Amino acid sequence: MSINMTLGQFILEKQGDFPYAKGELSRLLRDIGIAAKIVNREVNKAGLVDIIGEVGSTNIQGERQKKLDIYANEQFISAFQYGGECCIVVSEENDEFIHIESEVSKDAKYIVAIDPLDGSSNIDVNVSVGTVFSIYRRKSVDGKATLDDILQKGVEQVAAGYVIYGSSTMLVYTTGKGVNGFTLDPSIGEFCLSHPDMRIPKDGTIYSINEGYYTHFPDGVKKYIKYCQVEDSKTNRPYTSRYIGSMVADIHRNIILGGIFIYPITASAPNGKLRLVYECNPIAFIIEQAGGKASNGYQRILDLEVTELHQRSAIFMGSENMVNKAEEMMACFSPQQTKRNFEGTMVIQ
Ligand code: AHM
Ligand code: MG
Repeated sequence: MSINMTLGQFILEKQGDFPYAKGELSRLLRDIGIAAKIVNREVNKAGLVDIIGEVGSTNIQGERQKKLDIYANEQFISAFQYGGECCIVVSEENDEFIHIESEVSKDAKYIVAIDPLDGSSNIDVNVSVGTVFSIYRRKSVDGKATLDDILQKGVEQVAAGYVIYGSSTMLVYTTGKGVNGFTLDPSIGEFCLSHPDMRIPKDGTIYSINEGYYTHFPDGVKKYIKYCQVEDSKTNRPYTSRYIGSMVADIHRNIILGGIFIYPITASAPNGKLRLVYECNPIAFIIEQAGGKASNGYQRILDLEVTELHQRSAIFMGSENMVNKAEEMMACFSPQQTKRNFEGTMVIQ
């Protein structure tokens, strides 16, 4: 049986794409791959909670059981600490950014933004969850990196990716030269190249949005949903509605099959729910690199100004033609003016 190229081999081979690369980014990606395998092991055991103990209880080895998202956060941070290629981590799990201080990371020039376990409420019901990561080069050249180093637009990302812990576990990433997917082969404990050069279809027939909040959506989104549901044989409508509630899983499916994922502003999330730095930007980078489009309904996600670590944004992303259509509806029925009114003081009829 032939073995596919492993993630480690692939990363090394691709280092040649960057003539001045010294291997730091390659090592950082490798560290993410290692932490992902450890997280995968624990996610797979999640159903055994009655055997190994509830969160907060003490297990048979006398260790306190941790929530998996906290556990995942610790695994990634310690992988960065040991690896030494990252100076700052921004994580959904931490209010403030974290300086990675270790002997080996003194001159580290990369910044990682991460959502260690996105959709973690799905774990209890055995539904796929994910990790989302984004890598930037720090702007300052010496001294301790600061908030200014972090607040970069998505377009500045040097790499981004996600891990999906699903029926199989995959790591998908880009360094700005296309998107490649690796499936974890549990028999050898390696991510193996299974989805080279992933491309999202220009058109799709899947729309993914939490329709339960329909009443609270802007008119442009309501109109787009109605458009998806109208019968039209030329455009294969009505489309199919698929919403897992785990962004990585919804996006992964839509990249492969073609579709649109929308999380707009709502009454309870007047600026959107998803976080720009470690959820929207990395996925937007992947989507664009796969040939798709990512927007906040009006503007490219990767061009949005970043002013806060945990800033939120509305997001419309996926197959280019579908996102274009949704943007058209937003421009027509929820023009920029309306959107501004929504911010902060959104009034629901
Ligand atoms: P989380 O970071 O608290 O896990 O929330 C992010 C998740 C996404 O994975 C998913 O797309 C979305 O929240 C689902 O939200 P909702 O339940 O409001 O539809
Ligand atoms: Mg999240």
